[in-house]
Amino acid sequence: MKLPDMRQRSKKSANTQESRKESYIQAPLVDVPNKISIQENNDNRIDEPVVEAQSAAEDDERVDLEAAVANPRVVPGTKDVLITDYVNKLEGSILAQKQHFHGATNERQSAVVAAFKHSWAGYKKYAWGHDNLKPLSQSSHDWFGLGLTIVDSLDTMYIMGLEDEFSEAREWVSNFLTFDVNRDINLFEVTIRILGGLLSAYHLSGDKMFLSKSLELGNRMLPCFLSPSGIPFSDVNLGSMSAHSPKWSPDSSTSEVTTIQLEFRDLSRSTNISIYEKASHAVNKKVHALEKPDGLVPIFINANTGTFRNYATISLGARGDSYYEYLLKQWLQTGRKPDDFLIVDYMRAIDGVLTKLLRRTPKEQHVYIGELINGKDFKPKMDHLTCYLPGTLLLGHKFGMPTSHLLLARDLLETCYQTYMRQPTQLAPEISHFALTTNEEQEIYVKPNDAHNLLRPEFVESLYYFYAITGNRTYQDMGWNIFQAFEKHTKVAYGYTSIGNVKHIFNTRLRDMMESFWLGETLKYFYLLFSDNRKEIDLDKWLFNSEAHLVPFRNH
Ligand code: DMJ
Repeated sequence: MKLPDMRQRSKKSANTQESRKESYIQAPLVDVPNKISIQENNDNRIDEPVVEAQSAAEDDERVDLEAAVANPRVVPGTKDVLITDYVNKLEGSILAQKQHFHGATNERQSAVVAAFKHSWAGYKKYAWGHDNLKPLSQSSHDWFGLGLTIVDSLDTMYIMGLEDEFSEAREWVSNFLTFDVNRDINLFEVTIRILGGLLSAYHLSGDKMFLSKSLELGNRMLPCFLSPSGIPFSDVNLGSMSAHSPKWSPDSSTSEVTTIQLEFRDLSRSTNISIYEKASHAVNKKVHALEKPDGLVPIFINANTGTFRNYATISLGARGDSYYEYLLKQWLQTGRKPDDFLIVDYMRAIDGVLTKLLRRTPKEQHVYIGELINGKDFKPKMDHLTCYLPGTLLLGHKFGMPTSHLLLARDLLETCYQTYMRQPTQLAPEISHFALTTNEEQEIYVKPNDAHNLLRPEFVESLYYFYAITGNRTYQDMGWNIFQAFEKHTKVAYGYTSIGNVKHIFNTRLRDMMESFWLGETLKYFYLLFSDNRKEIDLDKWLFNSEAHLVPFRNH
């Protein structure tokens, strides 16, 4: 596969743009099979079991869930088998194999490691054991009270070969990470960051302590699934083990309830305890059964009724994004079965993106993904969050998705790059807006309230996939430009900070917050992007979850 040099493509001739447009139209849209053969051991197969059988199974699952939440320190389905005893007795092929990494091998990777160490030093000095570092005020912030930055950083340190830092973090997790915290946490955030971080640390290091911690956390999050519909409540108190909708709304976010399955399935398959996979896969089934015009989902769903909110926005940005990501990644995780409803839903959804959400700016023909406000009114705005999509599309294409996905991936990657390069800071804003008519002065512009940059990873993530899959080093150069912009505008004495304004190099408005995903995701993807070995992580064996934590492919 040969991709063009993106740096030279900002103002291509109308001819080229026309032929690109053509290629979308000519590319085959998804061919959804009418009759699909059933394979054994495929719980995601399209021809669902009959409804009565399903509800009987649901009743049983609910009883199991209720029993499981009675004591989070014991193994579900047992009265008194302690998690640590159970995990210590696990043996054989189910166990993780220790992985080996050699550390930085070139200057760019060394610069990323230095950025990581600088961030870590500030966090250690002023925020150790707290969720986030506030690097300007030299203080800390707690969101969940779970030492978020430590857990989110574990596998990054492991991959970078930072053995001492990994060991001190491991000791903190072993001795001080406790989930008996009387505080509401968000199911999605804690799943992708903490559960994902612990599982990834387990898979890379082979250290069973991380698996025991994962199991207790998994148990404490199970109350979320005891909603009337099985669509999980968004929030749970890990101490009292009671779950509920967010305080501000009766609804959960669609992307949140559909971005927990990789981790819960991995927990089940790493332990042979099926309850986590069952509860989270039930959510897949429910969402699959709902009507989704053009395969696209409204961004809110009600945990009591199990239905989408009427007239909710459709977006591949906030609250919608990773629904699409996890359709593909779950299919990859479970052995790429052809009759899996998850991949059929993914292909339908990308067709829906192509036909309903994709637009080009009128003069320069930048491709972007807009939103449907109230589910119908097109709005030409794209969150930076959507810049994960080029990477995910390319990953899908590597595993057989159609050419239309590849073409969209390439064009969208370029637009995302422009959202960085057009700013004086060369850092992207949180949200970009696009011209609809030729009368508008700028083709890509930023509104004052959207001009912040939170050190987010999505575009670097996509660059990583493009480099890892194609081997084209152009993507490394693009990433290096952005890394240098982060160095210049977000590095402070005791870490790196979010900024309030990417539009002015002398007025960036430092925000005093170092998000955990800076260490967990952004720096990890930079490090892997700059690797001399593009297969440092083998994408035929490993998946990155939505927070860049690694889970292995599972065929059983
Ligand atoms: C991360 O927590 C994850 O990447 C999530 O999927 C989206 N938001 C942040 C990073 O931007």
